[in-house]
Amino acid sequence: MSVLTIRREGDIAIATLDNPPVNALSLEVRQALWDAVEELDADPGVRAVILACAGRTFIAGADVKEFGKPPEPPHLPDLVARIEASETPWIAAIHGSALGGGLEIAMGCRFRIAHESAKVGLPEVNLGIIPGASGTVRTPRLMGAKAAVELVTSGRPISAAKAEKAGLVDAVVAGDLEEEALVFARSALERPLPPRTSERQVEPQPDSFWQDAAKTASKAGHQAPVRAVDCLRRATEASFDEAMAHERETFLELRSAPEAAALRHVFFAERAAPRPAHLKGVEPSDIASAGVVGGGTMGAGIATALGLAGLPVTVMETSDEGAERAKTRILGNFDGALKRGKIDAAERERLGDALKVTTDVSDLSSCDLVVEAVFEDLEVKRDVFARLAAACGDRTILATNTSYLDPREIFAGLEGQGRCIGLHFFSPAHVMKLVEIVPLPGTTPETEAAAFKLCARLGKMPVRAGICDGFIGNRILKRYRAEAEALVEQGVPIAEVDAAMRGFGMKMGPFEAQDLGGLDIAAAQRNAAREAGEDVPETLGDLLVAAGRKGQKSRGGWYDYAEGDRTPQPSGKVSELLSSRVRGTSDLPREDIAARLVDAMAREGEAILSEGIASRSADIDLVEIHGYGFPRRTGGPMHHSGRS
Ligand code: T1G
Repeated sequence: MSVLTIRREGDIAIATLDNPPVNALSLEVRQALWDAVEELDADPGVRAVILACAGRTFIAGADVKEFGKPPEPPHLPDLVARIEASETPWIAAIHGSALGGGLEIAMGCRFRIAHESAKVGLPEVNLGIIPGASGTVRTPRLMGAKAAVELVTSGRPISAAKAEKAGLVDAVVAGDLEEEALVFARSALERPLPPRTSERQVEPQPDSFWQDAAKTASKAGHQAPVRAVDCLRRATEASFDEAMAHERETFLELRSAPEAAALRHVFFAERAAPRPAHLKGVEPSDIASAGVVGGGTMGAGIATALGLAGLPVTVMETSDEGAERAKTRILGNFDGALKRGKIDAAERERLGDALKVTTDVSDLSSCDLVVEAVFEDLEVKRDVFARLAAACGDRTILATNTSYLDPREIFAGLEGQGRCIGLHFFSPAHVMKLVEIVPLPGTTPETEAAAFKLCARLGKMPVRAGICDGFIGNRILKRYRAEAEALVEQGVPIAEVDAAMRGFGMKMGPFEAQDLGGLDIAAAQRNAAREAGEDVPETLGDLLVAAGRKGQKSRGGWYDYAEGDRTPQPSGKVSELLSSRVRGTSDLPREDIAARLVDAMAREGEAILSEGIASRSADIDLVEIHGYGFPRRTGGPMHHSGRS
């Protein structure tokens, strides 16, 4: 069956593209569109062509799967130009999303009409590239330089209404898109045709405008947005053809660069992780209400995330004062969401009214899911679940948010193991995207599927993890920190290690990050392991904690901190404390420091993979990117070190 069918409504042709799942512009689609333009141009009975799409969306862009291969004709820029050059006006009828090459095709059409629910955008920068088929050249001609810079450099799609206001689409319609497109076409044919997009004038901008745009674009931390600004500037200052040539050259250069390969890897990883193959066809247990036990920072964050996703939430604490404190924290988080424009005032009010706090476990009895987020102590957690199991029905999913304890021990002896699972959120839980889903040996597929479905509802990135000390993320973190300490022992200054990792693209280096989070929690875990008879060597961090240096909260950790100042200052005291362990000095270049740390993470990742703790190396990359601030443009530690 062809990917393009053409039917007639009088003198108007409707060309419908059908290339599931998202009508991507594969070679076959480009060829079919080219042939259609030729055929319809040659047909004197056709006065206008409506380009529509079957399925969930208009064209979502170039086919990302073809990106590793050499481009084959008809090339997309030529196809867009061919549609535009057609004597018969083409009308793009957009539903779902017109993204990347999809929007470029639409901009080649003489008119664009969109369903009110549609979105349009140029997400190429998210893939480490720029629009490659006139996106940077035609957008400023339709919506002006300012709006075009925002659209192209952010990669964020805009609503149909916003696109209409900006001049990017000509009409927004409700109801049946094809019928509306026919009405639009008939009325458009009664008036003189507007100029083709390439024939439109664009107003040049002053130098300062472009400098500001480049500065803002550079904040993304990778080169594509900055290069896009350069192309947009060219589009407003040079001829159309010159600007097109410059865009194409930039596009091809970026497309074959390692950054684009890394971002493509992340793109596919992010689409695969939420849908593990072993859960295909499994009907998830329903989650329509939730409870959280423990209203500290973590529990409050989880409750906030559940609330923002529209689930009624009840939070349980041990005392009335604790419950009130939890409520204040969660309401504060909702206020933050309001301030950042994530919710409106009415929604904020509704969330505040819907939030329940309690000290009575029976108030959780009717919840479909209860997440435990209490102190990391096995007995405390076991007690919580014993009480929950007694209070809740046997269909309530019981989840632990433990970071380091073994979920099998937490749930040991409990009736109904099938509904028990680990859901490891990252702090702050209403902000961080990662959730490690940790099934137990007895967890049913329905429970596991429910956890994945819940993550989709919360807008989280779920990654399945097996049971081991620290699961995927914290196990790698431990290895990373150990390697960072090994470098210090070798004589590399603490500040050099941090600077090296910042230079690599992390927001913070390993030592300053520990100072922010506190050194004492990990030290306490090591002590507990030692008390349990494990052979845990003394770390440099242990030496600091023993000297009362717990991080920023004690105004000293790996660094010193002046009163009221979070700027890390290298510490003579720390040098003294660690002097017996530091052997000599080292002037290892920063690139080598970063390479050694990333390699240590990737080697731990390899062990995790070989033990089956992670199902795919790409999952490990997602954990690092979404849970630990590993730079996305590198593709994650596994991809970066050639292990995926
Ligand atoms: N190419 C190939 N496959 C794609 C694809 C694409 N562009 N977009 C999505 N898929 C697959 C995806 O892997 C998944 O596959 C399925 O479609 C459903 O996706 C020259 C350079 C359109 C909003 O970046 O934003 O145009 O797992 O789970 O939530 O300038 O997909 O089912 O096998 O995300 O309904 C620019 C990216 C390309 C669009 C739909 N375009 N896609 O969301 O489904 S560059 C993009 C999306 C470009 C030109 C250039 C979303 C969506 P599978 P999904 P969804």
